[in-house]
Amino acid sequence: MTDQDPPLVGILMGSRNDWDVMKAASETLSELAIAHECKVLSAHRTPKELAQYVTGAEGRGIRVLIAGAGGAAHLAGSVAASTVLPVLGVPLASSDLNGLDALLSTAQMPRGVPVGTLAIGAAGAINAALLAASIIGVHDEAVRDKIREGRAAMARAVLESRLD
Ligand code: RP5
Repeated sequence: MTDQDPPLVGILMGSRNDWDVMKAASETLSELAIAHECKVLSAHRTPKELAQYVTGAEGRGIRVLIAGAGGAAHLAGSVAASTVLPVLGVPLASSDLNGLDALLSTAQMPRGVPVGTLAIGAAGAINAALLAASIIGVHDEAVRDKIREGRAAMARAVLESRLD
């Protein structure tokens, strides 16, 4: 992957304040050598710019969109409303409800416009990136091999655990 490679994954977040968690998705994609881009766009603060970005994404070669947001999180649903690309939602714990509000508003999409919803927070951000990689890996054996290597490394770490 070089900086010149066209991005295959778009990582969106509703606020700059979401970056501390959402950068885990970016780091995971970088480890898998999957070109991606990261942007702050808000469903309620920048709705026109969000729709413009999402409607142009497929034509620019983006294959999966990841959307992280907190509170009454509309971002992933708004993204899904404007594209048929797969949309993966990451609920963030940025409100007094610690992400439960974002989890429900991201997961409970009415039928017809799906959002694949991951766990709250960093685990969800990492898993969104891994799931995006699996989606891209359907047509890319090299990506599938990298995912397998990551799983093998996790297994080794468990088996080599020391309790002293
Ligand atoms: C959402 O509102 C963002 O995704 C963020 O998690 C939350 C709070 O945003 P800020 O007020 O911190 O910018 O739109």
